[in-house]
Amino acid sequence: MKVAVVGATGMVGEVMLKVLGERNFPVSELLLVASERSKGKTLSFKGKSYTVITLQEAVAEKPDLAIFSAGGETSMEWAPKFAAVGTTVVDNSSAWRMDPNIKLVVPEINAHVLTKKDKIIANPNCSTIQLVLVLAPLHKAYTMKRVVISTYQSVSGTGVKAVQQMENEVAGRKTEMAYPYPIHRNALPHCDVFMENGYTKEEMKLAREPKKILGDDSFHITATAVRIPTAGGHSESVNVTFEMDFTLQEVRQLLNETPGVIVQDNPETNTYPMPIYAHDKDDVFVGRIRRDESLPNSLNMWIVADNLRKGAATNAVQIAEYLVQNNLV
Ligand code: A2P
Ligand code: 11C
Repeated sequence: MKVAVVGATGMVGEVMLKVLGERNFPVSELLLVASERSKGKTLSFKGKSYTVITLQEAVAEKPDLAIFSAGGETSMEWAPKFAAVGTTVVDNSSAWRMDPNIKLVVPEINAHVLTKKDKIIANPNCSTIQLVLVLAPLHKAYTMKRVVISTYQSVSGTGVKAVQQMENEVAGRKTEMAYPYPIHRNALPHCDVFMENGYTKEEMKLAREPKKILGDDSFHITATAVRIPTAGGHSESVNVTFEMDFTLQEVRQLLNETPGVIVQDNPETNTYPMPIYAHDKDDVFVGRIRRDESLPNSLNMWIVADNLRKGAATNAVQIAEYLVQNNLV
């Protein structure tokens, strides 16, 4: 595979290279792509040095596969240009996710929708991926009626500038601001931009993307997204009401059997998922599984994952692996 990584110098790009290497993705030729600012920089992959090139140069190389993580505007403009030269694009931005002609994929759930004709494939938002991976088997078993999510999202989801803001604030240094307020010792009910309906874009991604991935819009879903001063790993408090009743034992068993999900749930030993332990892992961790005693057929859970891994790079590489394994690229 001739593979281009677009946004290779960014936070997700760096993890993307790590994951491609770890999983031994079949790379015969690698193109590392970033903005004009980074042209000529060197990055390494599997101990070999590569020079960063521009988008224009990369398109001319007609790679088989391009994994994009360079922001929505870059994807909107450049993904079609790669597709036009025959490249299959796996795009990690929000640009194409809700386009009715573009598939939105979490491989464990809906990779089967992919065909050879899909030249641009969307990778869902990080907080969506960890959520749907846990919801999918429960929806299948008990049919969801309503989901309420509150997120606790790490600064790494915003990018390098936000990580630097937090580090500078912790060290008491003067800082450039990625957020409108300090993040150290704070919690901002504000992830991504505000929209006309008073929700943030992140909250609307959480409300819309799960329906598309699960191929079902019969359930209600609402979210509040909050940025907290953690370095890596998003956490979510999730409340679900189902049509059918369940037992907690059955729920734990179903989740235990779900590929990519690990149950960490034992109040007696203070066992529950936390971002510091999810860091650098590809799995989604779920715990604090308990009945919502205020309503019939209702459940509370706490879901944590590394937002740069399963939330971004790992999921994108898994899509690429599925394409290769099924001869779709
Ligand atoms: P660059 O490092 O040259 O700015 P992050 O989200 O961590 O800030 O990373 C964003 C990634 O997207 C970086 O690799 C960045 O490259 C890349 N990028 C941003 N804007 C463009 C653009 N207009 N064209 C190509 N790559 C871009
Ligand atoms: C965050 N979810 O943590 C975002 C980061 O739509 O892909 C990724 C933004 C996106 O703020």
